[in-house]
Amino acid sequence: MAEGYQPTKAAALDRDCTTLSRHVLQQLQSFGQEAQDLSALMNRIALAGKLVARHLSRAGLVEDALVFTGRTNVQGESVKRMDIYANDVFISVFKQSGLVCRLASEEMDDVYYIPENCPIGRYTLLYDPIDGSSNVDINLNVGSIFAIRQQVGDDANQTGDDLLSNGRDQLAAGYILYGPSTVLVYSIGHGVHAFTLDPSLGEFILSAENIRLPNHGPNYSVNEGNYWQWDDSLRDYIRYVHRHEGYSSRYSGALVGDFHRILMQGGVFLYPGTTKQPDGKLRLLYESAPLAYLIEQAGGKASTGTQPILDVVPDKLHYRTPLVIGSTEDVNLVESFIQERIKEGV
Ligand code: AHM
Ligand code: MG
Repeated sequence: MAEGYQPTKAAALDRDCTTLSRHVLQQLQSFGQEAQDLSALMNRIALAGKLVARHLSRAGLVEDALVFTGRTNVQGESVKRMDIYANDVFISVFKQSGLVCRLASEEMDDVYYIPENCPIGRYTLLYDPIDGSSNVDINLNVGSIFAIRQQVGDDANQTGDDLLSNGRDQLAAGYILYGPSTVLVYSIGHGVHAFTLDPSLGEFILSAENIRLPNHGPNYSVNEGNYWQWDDSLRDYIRYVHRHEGYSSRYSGALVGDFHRILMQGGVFLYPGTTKQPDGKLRLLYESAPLAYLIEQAGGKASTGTQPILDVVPDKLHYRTPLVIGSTEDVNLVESFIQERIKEGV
């Protein structure tokens, strides 16, 4: 009898073949409508990531790609051409998708509606198109952060009010890190998974599944130049790590990169309030809440210092919160210094 065809060992092929859309369907163990939608949404986000990665890789060669536009965004920050390019890429990949009626981003004053999608598009994309954009000029890592929420109600008056809800309403969250390789990390509530862009295939391929961060890690990541502007509780914490063995300071100026290190190795990232910015710098809907969703899925913790980030309800789109995020024990330690000062009434 002739020998039947023997396919290549499944494990070897899976290593090269688990694409993002296939992974989403596997996670949900369904081919139902919501699974198909989430798979298609993730595919579009991946396409945006590939377009931004391609543009970034040639940014130094493209005239004017790196310069400021001369504009400031709604938060008074200088806007770079790369911020605008990436912002528009995310809008364009969702046009005619029938999936996303609304997008809200750090770079736009108000919610952006895609009218042709609105009768059927039941999802909203919240995103920071280029996080850490000051790193672009010097060829260091930057990222994009995203969250997907289900639209509640028809938003007929286009107020976007249903977006002012807590982070537990996120259906999916993740980021794309543009580093030596481009890595997409996501969760749809079934653990945290990383995909690496294989340039030869033009596909994100599964590279780490069910990532869990340690309960404690050596890294602390904070802009210590703001020390003079912090509350005493934060200064207490920093003095503590300076006086104990086993801590490493790591701060790249791009949250996505610093967060990725914490996710993979453990430790804590902090962006506390300062005297100039009492609520810190980071925006809840596009930065803190998506990363808080990921860290909880990976067994870690995210806090404002006194409250879980995922419980915070914003009163405006561009709402900011202080952020303490990472390994549970390390976040607990920061919180304990804050509680100590609260007890003392300082
Ligand atoms: P951005 O989204 O406008 O780039 O701002 C967010 C960034 C984070 O990536 C980073 O952690 C932080 O701002 C750096 O701010 P600072 O220079 O104050 O440390
Ligand atoms: Mg940004």
